[in-house]
Parts: sequence; structure tokens; C-alpha cells
Amino acid sequence: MRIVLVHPAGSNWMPGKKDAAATANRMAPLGLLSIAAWLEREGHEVFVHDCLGPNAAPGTGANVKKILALGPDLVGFSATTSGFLDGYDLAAGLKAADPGIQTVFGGVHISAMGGVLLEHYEKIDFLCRGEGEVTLAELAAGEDPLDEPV
Ligand code: B12
Repeated sequence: MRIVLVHPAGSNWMPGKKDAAATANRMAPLGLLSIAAWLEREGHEVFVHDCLGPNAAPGTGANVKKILALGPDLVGFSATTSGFLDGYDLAAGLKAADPGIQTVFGGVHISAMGGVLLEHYEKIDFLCRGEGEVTLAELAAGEDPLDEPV
């Protein structure tokens, strides 16, 4: 399966406060890189798209185009609270262009908020709370991660 893992640029949602997200969020996305290594070992083709990386495109539309050009079957988004809405905008753009693309969100904001996000953000197909390596590998293999004994 072709999988793109996305690190959204992020923004400060707090009204009246300085937005330092483009500086604060500019870092190696360690969680995504760990998942990418795991998925590659499982035989998947994996790309990491960092919206603040050296070849970053400015804005949602340009990033959606870059992700689409990679021809993904599944796109995973890593979200801090700052990155969540940006990630969701990208997911919505991808779904508008190709409704067959599956979207999955993970990261600290998802671990904190949990399933309630699925009620409000319809372009998200799956959420992953906690560590994503095994769960995403199961999803990519067509298994239902919820079938696992807990
Ligand atoms: C290290 C760290 C940093 C480092 C980052 C280094 C780097 N290159 O990544 C530095 C010091 C730069 C940093 C900065 C900041 N941080 Co910080 N940081 C952490 C810390 C301690 C660990 C994060 C980490 O690297 N974990 C290890 C990696 C491997 O795990 P992970 O990223 O969580 O990914 C795993 C899972 O979440 C999941 N997953 C992640 N993404 C995805 C995607 C998919 C599709 C799936 C399925 C799963 C999945 O699977 C991954 C692998 O198992 C956490 C606290 C914590 N214990 O999590 C705070 C934390 C993430 N930081 C936080 C904050 C607030 C900040 C700052 C805003 C602080 C500031 N005021 O400047 C900045 C900006 C960060 C930002 N993104 O905007 C908050 C975020 C709160 C929130 N609600 O979003 C946290 C949770 C601390 C806290 N409790 O308040 N941080």
C-alpha cells in the first residue's frame, strides 16, 4: 500500500495571541518517522510529507497537490492541538479530490480527545490513540485493529 504520513504546519487558535507555530512546530516529526520505519519493514511504500520541511509548499491547496502527486491509498496525519485543524483541512482537500483516499489521525491531540472528534470531523476515517506503529500496520494490512484482544 502507498501511505503518506503528514506533519501539518499548525497554527495558534488562541484569539489575540501571537502565532509562533511556524517556528515552534518546525522540527523533525519523530512519531511519524518511527511509524514510517515500521511500515516500510512491513513492505509498504511510505512517504513523509512535512508541511514545514525544506521543500514545503505554502498553504492547504499546494500541500494537497503535493500529497496527491504521491498517489496515496492511505494518508496519516500527526496532530498536536496546534496542528489538528490544518491537518483536517488537508484531509478535507484530499477527500474532495479523491474520496477513495482513507484518512487516519494520530498524535497527542487525538490521544487526548479521542472518539468525540469523529462526531465533528467527518473527513476523518480512523483515529488512533497512543502509539501508532502496530495499529497503522494492521490498518494498512486490511485488518480491523479493533478485533485485537485488549
Ligand atoms: C519531545 C517533545 C518536544 C520537542 C519535539 C522534538 C521533536 N523533534 O519532535 C520540542 C522540545 C521541540 C517540543 C516543542 C513543543 N512542544 Co512538545 N513535547 C515533546 C514530548 C515530551 C514528547 C514528544 C515525542 O517526541 N514523543 C515521541 C514520539 C515518537 O511520539 P509521538 O510524537 O507522540 O508519536 C507517537 C504517537 O503519538 C502516535 N502518532 C503520532 N502521530 C501519529 C499519526 C498517525 C497517523 C498515527 C496512526 C499515530 C500517530 O504514534 C507515534 C509513535 O508511537 C511531548 C510530551 C509527550 N510525552 O508526548 C511534548 C508535547 C507534545 N509538547 C507540547 C507542546 C505544547 C510543545 C510546544 C508548543 C511548547 C512551546 N510552548 O513551544 C512546542 C511546539 C510543538 C508543536 N508541535 O507545536 C504538548 C502538546 C500539547 C497539545 N495538546 O498539543 C506535549 C503533549 C506536552 C504537554 N503535555 O503539554 N516538544
